[in-house]
Amino acid sequence: MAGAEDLKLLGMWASPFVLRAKLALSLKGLNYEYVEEDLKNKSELLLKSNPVHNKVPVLIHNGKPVCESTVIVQYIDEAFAGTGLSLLPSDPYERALARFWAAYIDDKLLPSWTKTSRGSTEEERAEGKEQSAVAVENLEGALRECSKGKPFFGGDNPGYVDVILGGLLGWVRASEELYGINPFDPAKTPLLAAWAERFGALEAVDPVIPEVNKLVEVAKMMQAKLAAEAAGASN
Ligand SMILES: N[C@@H](CCC(=O)N[C@@H](CS)C(=O)NCC(=O)O)C(=O)O
Repeated sequence: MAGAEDLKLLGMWASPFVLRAKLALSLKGLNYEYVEEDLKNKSELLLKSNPVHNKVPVLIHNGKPVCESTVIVQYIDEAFAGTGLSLLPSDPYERALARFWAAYIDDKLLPSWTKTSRGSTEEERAEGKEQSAVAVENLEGALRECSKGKPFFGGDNPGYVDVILGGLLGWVRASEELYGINPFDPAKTPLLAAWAERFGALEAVDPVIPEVNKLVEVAKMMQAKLAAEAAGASN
């Protein structure tokens, strides 16, 4: 890693947003100190570093905090431009496209997945499923357009959109077991299904993705807690 840089990541192991920061650091080959946060008892450092949202991830670079996963990934790419892969394309138009699709993942894909899995009524969950299908189909088109037949959104190498979508990979894998849904169904979105395999198998990526059985365990605990709260509220 470059010289005497001091890099610290405040995170929570199951968070897809934290995974984005870990993926960017790993793909750039940067060393950093990882600090696991207890989100029920947040550290002073987290509260001080992200006073607006109090959320992880936070990257602290030489004492200066950077918040929000998409901002962190872009910051890492720019602050360490000379190190490892370039995540954002150098061409301004391609960079704009990459930012557009990253925003689409957060604005459309994630909310539709949340609605599918945690919608409070059957109708809401069905609506979430429909919206997910549209979002995933649009991303299949984005992969076709951005990759131009190459293996990744970033082309020959993984880039910004790969990292933003890649952060969700642990939960994509867990989804089959939890909800019987493969969000990147090879029959419907073959490019995304192959991408998920290819990206997940990279040397810089595979060890960083949380284990599926641990994610499933955590999700089941959360589901049980929500069910108990709902039962308590209706009594
Ligand atoms: N938009 C944020 C979302 C971060 C986020 O939601 N983090 C969650 C963990 S997955 C968190 O810290 N939650 C704690 C809280 O809401 O109090 C990002 O992209 O970084």
